[in-house]
Amino acid sequence: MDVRYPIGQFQPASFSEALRDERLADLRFLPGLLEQAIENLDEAQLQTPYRDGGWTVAQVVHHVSDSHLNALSRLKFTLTEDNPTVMGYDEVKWAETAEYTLLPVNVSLTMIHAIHAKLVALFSSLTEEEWKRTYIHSQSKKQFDLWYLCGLYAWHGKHHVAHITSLRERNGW
Ligand code: NI
Repeated sequence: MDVRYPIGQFQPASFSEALRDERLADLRFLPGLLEQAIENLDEAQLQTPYRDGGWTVAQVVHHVSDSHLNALSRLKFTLTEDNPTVMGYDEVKWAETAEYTLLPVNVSLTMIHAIHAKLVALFSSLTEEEWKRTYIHSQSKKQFDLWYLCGLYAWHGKHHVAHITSLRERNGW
């Protein structure tokens, strides 16, 4: 198994109502699963990289908050503008900004709960036509639709939870 991709890479798939419901459930459960994944970890464990040379558990949690904040922003731009260009960001540099070490992971967890409540409410409200609304990513210049965005972030949350749960399994924590 590739420790960087414990659940594999994101696989885009065609729209179906069953898959939509599955992805909405993934988004709904993510904050609780992430909370469970770090339950009872002490400070030294939170500061342990999930793999050699990788982010610490704390950085992973802060990263999910930053990343999904961007997802919410992309969703709202795409719903309110015609094919907007959305900003990519340097996740490696973001993970080295000051608040990642100044603030406890609980601050990011609280944000993730709120962001996901909004993601789930918004994605659940989309009509068939709205799922097809598109945006351009500023870095790749590629066009994506909201169905892709939903799938990507449903996968992304589980991907990072698995980084933490697989670290705990490997270390017997
Ligand atoms: Ni990520």
